[in-house]
Amino acid sequence: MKVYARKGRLIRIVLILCIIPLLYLLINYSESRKNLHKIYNGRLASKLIKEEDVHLLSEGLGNYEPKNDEHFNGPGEGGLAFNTEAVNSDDSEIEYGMNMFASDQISLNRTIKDTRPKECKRWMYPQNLPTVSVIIVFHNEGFSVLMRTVHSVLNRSPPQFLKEILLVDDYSDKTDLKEKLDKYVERFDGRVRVIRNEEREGLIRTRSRGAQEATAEVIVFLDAHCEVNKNWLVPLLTPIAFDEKTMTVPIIDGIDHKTFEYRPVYGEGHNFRGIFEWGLLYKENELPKREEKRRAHSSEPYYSPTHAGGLFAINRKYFLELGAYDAGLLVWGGENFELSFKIWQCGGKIMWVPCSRVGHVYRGFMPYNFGKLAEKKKGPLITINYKRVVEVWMDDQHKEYFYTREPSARYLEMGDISDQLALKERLGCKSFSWFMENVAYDVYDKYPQLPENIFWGELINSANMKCFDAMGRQPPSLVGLQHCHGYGNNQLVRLNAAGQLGIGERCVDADSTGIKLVYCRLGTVDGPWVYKTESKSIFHRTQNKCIAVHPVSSSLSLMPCDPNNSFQQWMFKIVKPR
Ligand code: LR7
Ligand code: MN
Repeated sequence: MKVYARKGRLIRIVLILCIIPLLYLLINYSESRKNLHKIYNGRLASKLIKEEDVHLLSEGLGNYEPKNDEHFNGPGEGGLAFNTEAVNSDDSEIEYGMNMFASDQISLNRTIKDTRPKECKRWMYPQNLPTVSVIIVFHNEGFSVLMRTVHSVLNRSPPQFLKEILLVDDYSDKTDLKEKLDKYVERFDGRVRVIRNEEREGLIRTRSRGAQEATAEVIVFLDAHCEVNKNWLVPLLTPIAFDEKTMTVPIIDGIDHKTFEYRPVYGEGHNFRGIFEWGLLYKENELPKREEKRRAHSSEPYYSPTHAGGLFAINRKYFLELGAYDAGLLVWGGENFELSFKIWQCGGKIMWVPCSRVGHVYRGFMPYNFGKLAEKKKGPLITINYKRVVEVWMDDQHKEYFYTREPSARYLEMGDISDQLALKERLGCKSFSWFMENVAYDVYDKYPQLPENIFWGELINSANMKCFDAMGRQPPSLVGLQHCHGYGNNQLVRLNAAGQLGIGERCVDADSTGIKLVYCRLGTVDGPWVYKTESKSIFHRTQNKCIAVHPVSSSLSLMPCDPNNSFQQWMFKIVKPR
C-alpha cells in the first residue's frame, strides 16, 4: 500500500511538474491565437503580426500563405524569360500582339516569382470571406495564354472562396476558342464555365454581361492574359468583406509580350495609384504623403482615385446597383473612369492592395479592330466614350478642362445620357469637385487647370499647305510636316493662353536640331510660343525666332523672323471629327 501511495504521489508530482509548463505553453499559445483574432477583429488589418509569431499562423487562423513552394525547370519557370532566339522567329505577334510560340512552350502551371512586399506574409485575414466568380472576357486571345490565366487562378486561389471561373467569349472567330475550349474546360468539373456573345459587344458590355451571369457574392475581373501571383485573392476580398462598397485592385505586374518574363512593376516599398490627365489618359502617380501617412504599414491597402480598368474585385450586387458599366460605352476605353467616378462620387471607395499581385501581358499594339460597333459610330470611339463619362460625372469647370485638352470632342455625338444622369440623381452622388478635393487631389500637382486655347486645329503652312504633324512618334522626336488629313489626332495642334503649344498630351519645343515633340513638364501648362496674327508667324519668345519650313526638305526649324516669307506663315484651321 505504502509503496503504491508513494508511487502515486511521485507520479502526481511528475505529472504536475510536466503539466505546468505544458499548460503554460498551451495558455500562451491560445492567448497568442486570440490576439491574432483581435488584430483583424472589426478592422481591416491594422497590425502586422510579429516576425517571431509567424510560426503561429495556420490556414484556419486566417493566413493563406501556400505552404508548399514548388520548383520546376521548364521554359519560363519562375517567371523567367523564354529563350529569345526562338522567340524572334515567330510571327504570331502580328495576330495576337504577343508571341504565342513562346507561350505554347511554357507550362500552363508555371511558377512565377513572388513580387509582393516581404511584409505580406505576415498579414492576418478573416476566415469568413465572400465567395468569388472570376470573370474573364476575351476576344480572339491565344489559347495557351487564356488557359494559363485560368490555371493560375485555380492553382493560387483558396478553393473555399473560388466558386467559379466564367469565360465570356466576345464573339471570337478563332477555331481553337470554340469546341476545343469547351472540351478543355470539362476537366475542371463545372468550376469553369464558358458563355458566348451572339455578336460582338466589346469588352465593356461583355463584362457587364459576365456580372449578370455570375453566381458568387464577389466578382473579380481579369484580362485574358494574366497570371495571378501567390495569395492574390484573400487580400482583395478582405476590404470588401468589411465594407461592401469597396472595390479592390491588385498591383499589376508586367509579363513581357515576347518572352513572357514576369517582372514586378515597382520596386519594393514604392506605392503608386491611378490618376488621369485632362484628356482622360490613364496615369499613375507615387502615393501622396497624405495617403501614405493614413496607414500604419506600407503594404496596407490604400485609396486610389481610379484604376487601369482590367483587374479588380467588387461585390456583385453593388456593381449591379451602380448600373454595372454605362451600356452606351462602346468596345474599349473610358469604362475605368466611369466606374471609378461613379464609385467615389456615389459613396464607395477604391483601394489598391499591395499584397495582391497579378501579372498582365502588355501587348505592343492592339491586334483586333472594333468591329461593327465602331462603324455605327461617327468619330473616334474612345473619345466618344470619354465624352459620355465627362458629361455624366464632371461639373462644368472640369468638363472645360477636358474640352480644352480635346477640343474636337465638343463636336462628337455621344448618344443619350439621360439614364446615366438619372442614376446619378437617384444614388444621390456627390460632385466632381468633391471628388477632386477629397480623393484625386494629387491630379492637380501633375496636371494643373488648363488655360484656354487661343488657337487650335490643323496648323497649315502657307507656302506648301502642309500640316504640322507629331508623326505618331514618342518624344523626344522631331515634329514633321505632312499632307493635311483632316482627322485631327497627330495634326491637332493647340496654342494656349500661357504660350504652350501642344499636340495631344505632348508639347512642342525647339532646339538646334529642329522643332521637337517633348514631354510636357509635369505640373506646368505654359510655354514660349506666341501666334502673331498680322505676320501669321509662330514666334518663340525666348529665342526670338520663328518656326520656318525648309523649302526643299520640308523640315522644321527656328529661323530669324521674316514676316514676308510664306515658309514662316501659318494658319490654324479647326478640325471637326469625321
Ligand atoms: O472587343 C473586345 N472584346 C473583349 O472581350 C476587346 C477586348 N476584349 C477582351 C480582351 O480579350 C481582354 O481580355 O477584353 C480584355 C481587355 O482588352 P485588352 O487586353 O486588349 O485591353 P488592354 O489591356 O490594352 O487595356 C486596358 O484598358 C481597357 C480599356 O477599356 C480595359 O479596361 C482593359 O481591361 C485594360 N487592361 C488593364 O487594365 C490591364 C493593365 C493594363 C494597364 C494599364
Ligand atoms: Mn490586357
